[in-house]
Order: sequence, then C-alpha cells, then structure tokens
Amino acid sequence: MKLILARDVLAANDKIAEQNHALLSSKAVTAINVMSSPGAGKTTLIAETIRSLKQDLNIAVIEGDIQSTYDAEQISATGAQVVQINTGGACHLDAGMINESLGHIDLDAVDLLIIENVGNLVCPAGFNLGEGYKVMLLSVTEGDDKPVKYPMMFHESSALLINKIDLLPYIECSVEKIRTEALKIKPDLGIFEVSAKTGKGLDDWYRWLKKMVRRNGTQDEN
Ligand SMILES: Nc1nc2c(ncn2[C@@H]2O[C@H](COP(=O)(O)OP(=O)(O)OP(=O)(O)O)[C@@H](O)[C@H]2O)c(=O)[nH]1
Ligand SMILES: [Mg+2]
Repeated sequence: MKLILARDVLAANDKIAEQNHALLSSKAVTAINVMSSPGAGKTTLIAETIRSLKQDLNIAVIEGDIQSTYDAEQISATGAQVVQINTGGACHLDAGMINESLGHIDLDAVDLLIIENVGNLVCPAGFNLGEGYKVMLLSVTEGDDKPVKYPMMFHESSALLINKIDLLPYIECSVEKIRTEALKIKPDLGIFEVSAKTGKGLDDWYRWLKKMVRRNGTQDEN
C-alpha cells in the first residue's frame, strides 16, 4: 500500500506551479489568483474589472468551479477569453488544472490572467498555482471575525478586497476590525474597501492591478 502524505501532494503541486510560473513569466503575463468564500463577489468583481480595464489591458480568465459553467458564461459576456475548469468535487484549484488550462489560452495576446478559484475560505490558500499574486475577497456580510478565524488566506494574499460595502448600513460589521486583524496577520497586505456592485472604491483596486502588471508581477513577492 502506498500512503500519500499531504506534504507529498503539496510538493508535487509546487513542482507544476513552478512550471506554470516559468511559462507565464516567459510570456510576460501577470497572473492573479482570486480566492474567497462562496458568494463573496469574485465573478462580479472580475467581470467589472474586465469591463473597466479592457481598453488598457488584454485580460484572460480561468474560471474554477466544482461544477457548472455559470460563472464562465458571465465572464464570456464581457468578451474576454475564458477557460472553465470543473473540479468535479475538489474544493480548490491545483497547479495541474492550471497547467492544462494554459494550453487553451493564447498567452502571447494576454497581459493579465485572472484565475477565479473555487469558493472556499480555507483550501485554495494552500495550493500555489504559479500565479504572481494571490488576492482575496471578504464580503462584509461574512462578519468581521473572519481574519481571526481563518488567518491562512489572509496570510497568503497580497491584497484584500473588502467587498459589498454598499450593504454596511444594513448589517453589523466593523471594517476597521477587519483591517486591524488582517494587518496583524499580514502587515503589508494591500486593503481595498469596495462594492463590485456599485463600483465604489474600485479605482484604487484598478491602480493596484495596473501597477502589478507594469512590474510584470509574475515574481511572487511572498
Ligand atoms: N450588494 C452587493 N452584492 C454583491 C456585490 N458583489 C457581488 N454581489 C452579489 O453577490 C452574489 C454573489 O456574487 P458572485 O460574484 O457570484 O460571487 P462569487 O464569489 O463569484 O461566488 P462563487 O463563484 O459561487 O463562489 C451575487 O448575487 C452578486 O450580485 C456587492 O458589492 N454588493
Ligand atoms: Mg463565482
């Protein structure tokens, strides 16, 4: 019997992630891995980002879902190249899935690759995909205790978007507490308070994103 330990799985994943990273670097593609709980607003944010930046940047998207093509259809409507991955039950994307998807994207025509991970606040943070930056969303409806209860994703991310701030008048959530606790976990975390729905706060996010593309940010800063 062969017993596969989690660290073997992660080491195998890291090897493929390095290959992805090298391929993306050679094509000068900046890749971001967008993670959050289900429903925090990843697809809404990605679609809005494409609509706002498509004059300046060539953007492609890899959509990760347990099943369905629902999100990919929303992204396709923006005109961006999109590849859908159905994980068939797995709660996160892994580097092998991305490796296969990259073969279906015209990387020579892409500046920015946005990867929407499977909605889950835990597992996606453990798997490098070969991206340049991990970015997470936290919706204010999830509560301000999330950094304390689920620190790993905050620790792995380069930027945090606190989303759905248009709903703040209707719920109890301290954005200040999220900021304070998140910065204790990751002192250099870029934090943006946004509403992907109304567009509030998105200009700062776009500036950050463009800066990363200019830096040709496929070198992981972590
Ligand atoms: N009020 C409000 N609703 C939002 C905002 N962003 C997203 N939503 C809504 O939240 C719901 C979920 O948004 P999605 O973009 O599908 O979230 P997701 O993270 O992609 O979800 P999964 O792919 O299922 O994990 C949708 O009904 C969106 O319209 C926001 O800033 N404000
Ligand atoms: Mg989605």
